[in-house]
Amino acid sequence: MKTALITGITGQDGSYLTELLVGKGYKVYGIIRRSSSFNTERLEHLYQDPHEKRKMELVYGDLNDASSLAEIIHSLKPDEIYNLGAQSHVRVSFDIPEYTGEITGMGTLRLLEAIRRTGCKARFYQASSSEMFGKVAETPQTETTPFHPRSPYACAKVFSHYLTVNYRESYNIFACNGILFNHESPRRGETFVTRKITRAATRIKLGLQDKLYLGNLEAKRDWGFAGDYVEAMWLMLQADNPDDYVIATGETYSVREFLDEVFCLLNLDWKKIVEIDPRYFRPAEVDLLLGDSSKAKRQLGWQPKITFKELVKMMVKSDMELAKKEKILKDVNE
Ligand code: NAP
Ligand code: F7E
Repeated sequence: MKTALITGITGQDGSYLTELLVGKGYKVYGIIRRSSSFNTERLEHLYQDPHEKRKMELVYGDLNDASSLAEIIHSLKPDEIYNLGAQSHVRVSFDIPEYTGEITGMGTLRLLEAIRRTGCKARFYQASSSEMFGKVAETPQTETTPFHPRSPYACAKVFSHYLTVNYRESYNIFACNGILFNHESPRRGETFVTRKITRAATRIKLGLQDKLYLGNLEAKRDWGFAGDYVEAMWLMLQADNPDDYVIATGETYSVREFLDEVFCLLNLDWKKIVEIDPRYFRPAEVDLLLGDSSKAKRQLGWQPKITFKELVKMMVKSDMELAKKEKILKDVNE
């Protein structure tokens, strides 16, 4: 049985990747950090299933704690390691730049060093990001587009990206960067713009909320479905040679267009509901991202399955279910 170790298993991608790997017969180990409240909500369906339980185990560790990473890698000797752990919020990275650098940047170094020092033969996946293209040098962006990061988060990801390339070239580690463009799902964190919108719009539809405060509506993103993107991560580690790949849909939409799509589905006019709050502006913005994933298609046979419209529908449907449950609870308590 193949074994995989995932950092960031409690996040959006961690939960989809765990489902994928367990489905393929892997034993999955996930690193979780100590939290004062539960942070395993996205994994509960896997953990509680008596059949799946043995296929996933959680161990305490932290990307800030090199000794925990070395100990985990030494004792588990996984076949594959997926580094998805990060302080992943771009806006927040301007408020906590040093912490973001520690986890999103230095965390990768600690992990790669743990692999090197323990002599672990694991194949390594690094969660690189389209944010590294930042103030884009060309459109669409490919594996050869120069980086111009626009936030502490993006700078930390560039550091991790080049470390991954360097450990591959220096120590012959099978290490790959997946340069993933934005990918969303019903499990997306609620402070990222897509989920913030679908969550608010469905609550507004049921009278649970009045207003939605947003920042820059003109930014354009290449939004895909997280479930499709974790498959690309796995495919990279099954290839004959380690390499770096752009993973994207090849379509771009503005935040404004995302709003149109969501509110149209709910028969609501967002212009009467949305207000601009400068708190959500960023000191430096990434205006336009559009990826070209032809290399992944050619070499890995990967392509996205879910379209933009299907993604929006999926998120609205799921958040409507959540809002309905909330409404029932509210009505009972009134
Ligand atoms: P996410 O939902 O924010 O999940 C981040 C994960 O990192 C969580 O499991 C979190 O644990 C964990 N983490 C945070 N600090 C940690 C620490 N000090 N030690 C160990 N783990 C820590 O992110 P995501 O959307 O799934 O993205 C997965 C990865 O891909 C991230 O590295 C992100 O930067 C990158 N990425 C994401 C996208 C996207 O569009 N989603 C695109 C490109 C790249 P807690 O639950 O305890 O907070
Ligand atoms: O913002 C604008 C905002 O926070 C998208 C992370 O997963 O993808 C994500 O980073 C756009 C930006 O994602 C609000 O200014 C407007 O232009 O959903 P987001 P992101 O910054 O693109 C990349 C690929 C990653 O790697 C990251 O880890 O939407 N926007 N109003 C807003 N954004 C937020 N969050 N909240 C607003 O109210």
